[in-house]
Amino acid sequence: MHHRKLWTVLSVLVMAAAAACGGGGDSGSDAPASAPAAPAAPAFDPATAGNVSGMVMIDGELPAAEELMMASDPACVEAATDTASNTFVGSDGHLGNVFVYVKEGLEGQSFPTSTDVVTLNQEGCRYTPHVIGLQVGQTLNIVNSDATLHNIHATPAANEEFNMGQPIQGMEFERTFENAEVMVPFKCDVHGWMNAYVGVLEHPYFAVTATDGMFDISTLPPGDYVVEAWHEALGTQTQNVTVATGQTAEVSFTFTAP
Ligand SMILES: [Cu+2]
Repeated sequence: MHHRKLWTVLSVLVMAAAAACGGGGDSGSDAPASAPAAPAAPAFDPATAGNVSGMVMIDGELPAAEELMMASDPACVEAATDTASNTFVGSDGHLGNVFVYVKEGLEGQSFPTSTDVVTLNQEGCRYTPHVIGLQVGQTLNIVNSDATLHNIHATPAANEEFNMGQPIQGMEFERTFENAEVMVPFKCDVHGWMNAYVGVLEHPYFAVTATDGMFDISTLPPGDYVVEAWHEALGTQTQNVTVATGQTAEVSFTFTAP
């Protein structure tokens, strides 16, 4: 108790000193910037925009989804509604959970950061969605919907690593990423089978394929681009795409089954 009081007094003194020095009492050095600035004007006239759409296929047999073994946590066994791995999802030769994005061609242009909050949910002891796209500075809200402890361990290469526990159902916290990175891996150190991938880009031109393998990337400035498709087990592929005003460029990718 005594220590706590002393600590409070010291904190007040430090804050007063900071305020006196013009520091404004802002002691949260690594707090995320709140209230993003008003969106900048688009870097191009949307009336000139074009689109890219297409599909991702798999050549050969889609590997059978691995069964996730959750027996180490009875709460997971109880909560799980689906125990099939999300690594290989798709149907009829179409591949899901592929991150498709503009890799080259937008350098030097700036785009407003989306104010949409993207949710990464831990539900039934798995991450939903399994693959996510985000812009630099866009808010990712991480939620624990399970009545068990999860810890969210992001292991980026170009951003700051974090590792936070969420012991109680309903807990949530928000994170943003400062640098573009494809992809940021997420894992749970409690449940070894839980993983997710977050692609972080400077611009909003990305998509994640659903099980039908389809993707749409819309309202792009006209230009020549390199589009990449990323899959967690099958690697990456790129294609050159030219986008013209009012047109939708079709592009498809085919990965070879392992
Ligand atoms: Cu977990």
